[in-house]
Amino acid sequence: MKSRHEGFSHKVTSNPWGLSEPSKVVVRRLKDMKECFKACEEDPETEIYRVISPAEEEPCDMTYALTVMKSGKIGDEFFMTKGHFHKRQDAGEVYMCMDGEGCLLLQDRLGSVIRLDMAKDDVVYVPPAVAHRAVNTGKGDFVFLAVYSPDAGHDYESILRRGFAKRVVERGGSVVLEDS
Ligand code: S6P
Ligand code: ZN
Repeated sequence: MKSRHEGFSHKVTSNPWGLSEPSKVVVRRLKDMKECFKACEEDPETEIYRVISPAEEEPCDMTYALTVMKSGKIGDEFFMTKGHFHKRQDAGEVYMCMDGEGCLLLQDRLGSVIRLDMAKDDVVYVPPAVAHRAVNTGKGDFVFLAVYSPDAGHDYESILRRGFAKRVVERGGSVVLEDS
């Protein structure tokens, strides 16, 4: 890995989806996010998603991470990320969908939620000060690259405490956004 002053680059690989080395992988399993799903009967070891990012230890002003989310449901809820606010109130980010189909839930501090659908090649701007959660509503992997400032920080606690006001579920074969 070059120093941040020289820039750095990775290839996004498919089959399997990932980032070329040097990169690091964080796997999130059901047991890591039980409080997110209403039902929890499935195997706690079930992988929901993984986040692959540059193995860069030096501080940078911008970075990226690839999220690879499996297709599936826990009860009637589609696989999703934990979701977070950024600690820095002025830090937004950009998501680029590389494969699959899904949506982003954006919830502001007052609890209003909007749903933005995402499919391959869509680029989405996530504004600052909204909690964001990605949901895989498709039949295959949902893969997206997030570009953000690493010092934005992840605040998981605030949104866990309050919870997302809406959840994405399957009803009669359709994808539905319903009140939590
Ligand atoms: C980082 C960006 C993504 C998420 C990733 C996992 O700001 O939004 O890289 O970290 O999709 O989601 P979560 O909610 O578990 O961090
Ligand atoms: Zn984020």
